[in-house]
This record gives sequence, C-alpha cells and structure tokens, in this order.
Amino acid sequence: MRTDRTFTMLKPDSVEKGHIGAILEKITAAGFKISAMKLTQMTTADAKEFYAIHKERPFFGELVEYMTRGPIVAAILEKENAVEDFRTLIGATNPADAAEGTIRKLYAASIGENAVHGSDSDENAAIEGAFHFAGREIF
Ligand code: DAT
Ligand code: MG
Repeated sequence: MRTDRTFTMLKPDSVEKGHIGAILEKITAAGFKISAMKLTQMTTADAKEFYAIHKERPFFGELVEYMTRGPIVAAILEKENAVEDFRTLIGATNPADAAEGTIRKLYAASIGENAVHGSDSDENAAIEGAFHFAGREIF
C-alpha cells in the first residue's frame, strides 16, 4: 500500500474561532496521521509566494491580508491517497457549495475565509510542505 502526503493549513479564522481542536479531530478521525505540525504566522512575502499562482486574480490582495492577519496551524498529513481524500474531507472552495459534514461546510464563513487549505496535487503537497517545514520537523 502506498502512503501519500498532503499539506494543510488551519487558516487564521479557524484559529480565531477556537476551531483547532475540532478540525484536527475530524482530520485524525478520517485516518490522517500527522507527520509535521506547528502554530506559525505567514508574513506578507510568505503569503504572496505561497499563493503566487493567484497573483493576477482580483481577490489576491484580500487573500494575502487574510492569510497574514494571525497565526495558522500548518501540518503535513499522511494517508493512502492523501491529496484527493483530504480535498474530499474539506469540501468545495466555497462553503456554500461544500457537501454536508465537510470541514468547510461546518467551519467556513465564506469563499474568502474558508477555514482550511488542502494541497491540490502530490507535487504541490511536497512544495508546500517544504515551504513551511525543515526536514528535521517532518516525521
Ligand atoms: P482551494 O483553497 O479550494 O484550493 P483555490 O486554490 O482556487 O481554492 O483558491 C485559493 C484560496 O483563494 C481559496 O481557498 C480562497 C481564495 N479564493 C479563491 N477563489 C476566491 C474568490 N472567488 N473570492 C475570494 N477568495 C477566493
Ligand atoms: Mg488551491
């Protein structure tokens, strides 16, 4: 059996609202193992780099403001089929479209403040994990 990794952030709104514990409970109950985890805060330069793919989008400024306004929980998660299964667990980008029981349906306020990040490919999971964690922090 192949074990894959994905990368997640519990975004500033999740930390502000006290949802860290509840969201981690859903993640571990769904079978994800935590390989790395920390409370950290992105700088403006960090957020611009992390979300560079969206830099021409009209919401880019708001996205950078939001992602830097307070601490996040960054984590690397391990599970068979991790990337796809985690995207299913978090639900659609817009919580209004997210399936019942998904993390975004339960905890996200809007498309702009949508509670959690999940990598969209194995390649991006590796890039995003390495963006936040040194090798010695990954177990
Ligand atoms: P996802 O986070 O589901 O991978 P994405 O990569 O398309 O979604 O966008 C990254 C983040 O940008 C998303 O989590 C929230 C924000 N965002 C995306 N589309 C938006 C929109 N139409 N208005 C405001 N923020 C948006
Ligand atoms: Mg994305």
